[in-house]
Amino acid sequence: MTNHFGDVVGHSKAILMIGANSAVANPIGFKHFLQAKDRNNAKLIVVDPVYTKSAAKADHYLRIRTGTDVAFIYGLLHIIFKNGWEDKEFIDSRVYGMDEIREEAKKWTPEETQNVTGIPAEKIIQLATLLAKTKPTTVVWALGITQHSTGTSNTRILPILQLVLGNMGKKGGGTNIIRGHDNVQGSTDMCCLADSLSGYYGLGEASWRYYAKAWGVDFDWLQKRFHSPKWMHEKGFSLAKWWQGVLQEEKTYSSSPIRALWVQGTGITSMAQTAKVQEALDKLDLLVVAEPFVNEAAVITSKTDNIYILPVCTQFETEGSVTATNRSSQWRSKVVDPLYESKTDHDVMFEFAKKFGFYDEYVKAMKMDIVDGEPKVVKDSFIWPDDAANELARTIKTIGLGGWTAKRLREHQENWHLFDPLTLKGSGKMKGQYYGLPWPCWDTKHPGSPILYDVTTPVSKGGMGFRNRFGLEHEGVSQLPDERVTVKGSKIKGGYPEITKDNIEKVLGITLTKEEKIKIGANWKVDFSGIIQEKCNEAEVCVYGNAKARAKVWTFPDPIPKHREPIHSPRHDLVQKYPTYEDQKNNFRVDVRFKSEQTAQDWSKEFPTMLVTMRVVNLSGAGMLERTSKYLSHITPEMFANINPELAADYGIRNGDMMWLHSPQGTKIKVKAIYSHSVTPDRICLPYNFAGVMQGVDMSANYPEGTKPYTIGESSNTITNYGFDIITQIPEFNAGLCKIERA
Ligand SMILES: Nc1nc2c(c(=O)[nH]1)N[C@H]1C(S)=C(S)[C@@H](COP(=O)(O)OP(=O)(O)OC[C@H]3O[C@@H](n4cnc5c(=O)[nH]c(N)nc54)[C@H](O)[C@@H]3O)O[C@H]1N2
Ligand SMILES: Nc1nc2c(c(=O)[nH]1)N[C@H]1C(S)=C(S)[C@@H](COP(=O)(O)OP(=O)(O)OC[C@H]3O[C@@H](n4cnc5c(=O)[nH]c(N)nc54)[C@H](O)[C@@H]3O)O[C@H]1N2
Ligand SMILES: [Mo]
Repeated sequence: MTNHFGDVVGHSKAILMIGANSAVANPIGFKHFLQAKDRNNAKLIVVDPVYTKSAAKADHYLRIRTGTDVAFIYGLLHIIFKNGWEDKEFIDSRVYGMDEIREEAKKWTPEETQNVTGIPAEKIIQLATLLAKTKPTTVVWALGITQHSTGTSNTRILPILQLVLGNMGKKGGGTNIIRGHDNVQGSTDMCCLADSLSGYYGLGEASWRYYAKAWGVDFDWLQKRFHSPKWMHEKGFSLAKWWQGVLQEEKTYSSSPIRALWVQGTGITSMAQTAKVQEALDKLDLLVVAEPFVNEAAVITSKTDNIYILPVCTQFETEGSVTATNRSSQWRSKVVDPLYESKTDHDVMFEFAKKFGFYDEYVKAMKMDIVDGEPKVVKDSFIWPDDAANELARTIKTIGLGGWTAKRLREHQENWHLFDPLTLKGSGKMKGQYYGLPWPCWDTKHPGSPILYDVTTPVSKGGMGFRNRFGLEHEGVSQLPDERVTVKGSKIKGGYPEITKDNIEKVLGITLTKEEKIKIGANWKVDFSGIIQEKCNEAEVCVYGNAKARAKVWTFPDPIPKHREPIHSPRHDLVQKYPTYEDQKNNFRVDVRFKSEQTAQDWSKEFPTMLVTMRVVNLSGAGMLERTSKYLSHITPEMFANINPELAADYGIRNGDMMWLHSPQGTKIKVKAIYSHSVTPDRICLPYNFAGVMQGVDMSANYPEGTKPYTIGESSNTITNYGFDIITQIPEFNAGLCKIERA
């Protein structure tokens, strides 16, 4: 989120909610949107292929065909540009590459947009008018946007809309992406990712050397942990396609097949291609599951030996910080000690490190601090979790965790009552700080940054320009803004580059002492000495620079977002005009099919019904947690699909009948048909929170005695279609096709 929930309540005049169903998935978050309606008469606009519970509360509901959001936003931009409703000053002063967006938008007349998205032209015109006249608008999204082969383009076109409207860096505006689990933001920040180190440091040698220093270990020692040096710099397999590393049925870019799998904190059926996942589990030499429940990884396989289930305690039995969707940290206290023989997640990891002989190196950084500008061991033992939090504060500079010391985070938790929920501002002893110190929180004096890219606020109070990440110019055009974009109170008028050892004297107009020159790091991201931060503070300058936002990403397959039909498109007639990407080589160590899959046949002939997946309020994720609760299970006693009675009638299916759903990859699931008018007759909608039945086969016998949940069922991911985002490799959960058969 660039802003936060309270800010929406306080300031938004319109909320464009696209590809999210917060009424179900984030009921507390959604309450804020309802409050904005009450307080500000904010208009709620919901854009979704399904008439959801959120749509039921909307002022405007637009039913979109899945996978066509880029086209839809261009349709809005077409009208905005045509009428001159764009924020010209904002674009001119703060954005790079908008001309190409403007050109692309010309193609998306209301008629063409209607043809592609299924949204009536007059509704598109009505919404464009509303957005142009209603400021500020915030844009809110979640999985309906990200889980597509074009997910990356989707997530780029929405900020571009906000840049065009001049809604960025403003109260009540911004792009507020609602993260999923309570600590999803934290887990990506901490690197539960296969393509970066913690804090999004890259996999290049400089990053590894920085971390080696921060952890007090030799770079060579780190390198020796890898099969050969080159693997240190290669992306790993992604969660979406690890199974291909086991099966190796298609080419992979790995030194050897995967033979062991360690599952800690992810439900195995939450990823697409569950039938492949099952095959891969069967083929493993070793499977370890470390979590509070019997993860269905251990159940959907017919493997009978070398499966270990380690009992991990819940988050109520441990302590530490988590990061909320708005970048605020929150300290959590332990409620009870770990029950029975269960261990905390970190204790399991510590035991692991001991067994594999790297425990000392693993925990060393928690005993370190900065002495004379260098990380040094300063004590013999560490205190969990405080020293872990302090290590992160000391090391992760890229997103500005410098101010997140355990002491400060604890203080925020202990003084909740002193923070205002609408502005996050503290009072009394917390005066001058924002709740949870939303990152970037540059150092231990910084208050946190509640609204990103706000140049009307000094850096020391949470303001900043856009980040300078992509060089100083592109094709001869400067990436830095002129004096119109001066961050309030800054010594430097207009834009400036990110601060490095080489440019600091020139940019800040200062002279470093000899001693400072010896101590200072190569750039702000790796400067243990803190000198760059300190000098920037004095000049009210943001260490990461003050640049233009770029609408054009010249390193991506689509430098500007383009509409591309889903891989399994219900509109084969549009595939030629809006084809998907070329097949991709070696992304996260595997080849990925795009065009070859899309054009293999006219999928819509054999698989005429669109398939959307959704959440239900009483179940979460792969569902193991809640399906073991008697009362929560009672609400959804079995796996089902929402189907329009008209579509059901075509197949002679009555409300409550069982039906088979078949996918293009030849898999099938058997589910109960529940009549619903929330879906039109061209699509069906499935919850994704069931597991334990695979293609009609009940796996009940595989649950260890006494652990079978109250409800089990087919996983929708057995039939969600093949397809992955071109950059992130997130599966295409939300734009697929299926065939219905009465069971
Ligand atoms: N078809 C379809 N598939 C989807 C989605 C969709 O919309 N449609 N959504 C996707 C999204 S956004 C997500 S985030 C994923 C979610 O999918 P998962 O990440 O698989 O989500 P959960 O089922 O919540 O998995 C968490 C697992 O961790 C266990 N657990 C809980 N607490 C702890 C703990 O403290 N320690 C440990 N070690 N384990 C714990 C739980 O018992 C559970 O088995 O699913 C994805 N899959
Ligand atoms: N009860 C409950 N709450 C949860 C979870 C849970 O499993 N259960 N999971 C948590 C997690 S991990 C996450 S990430 C969040 C997810 O939160 P949400 O994304 O809000 O949850 P979904 O129900 O997946 O909603 C996605 C919506 O996008 C729509 N959609 C699908 N395809 C498209 C498309 O192409 N374009 C558009 N515009 N819309 C589309 C779907 O119809 C659906 O209504 O929820 C979190 N909260
Ligand atoms: Mo999620």
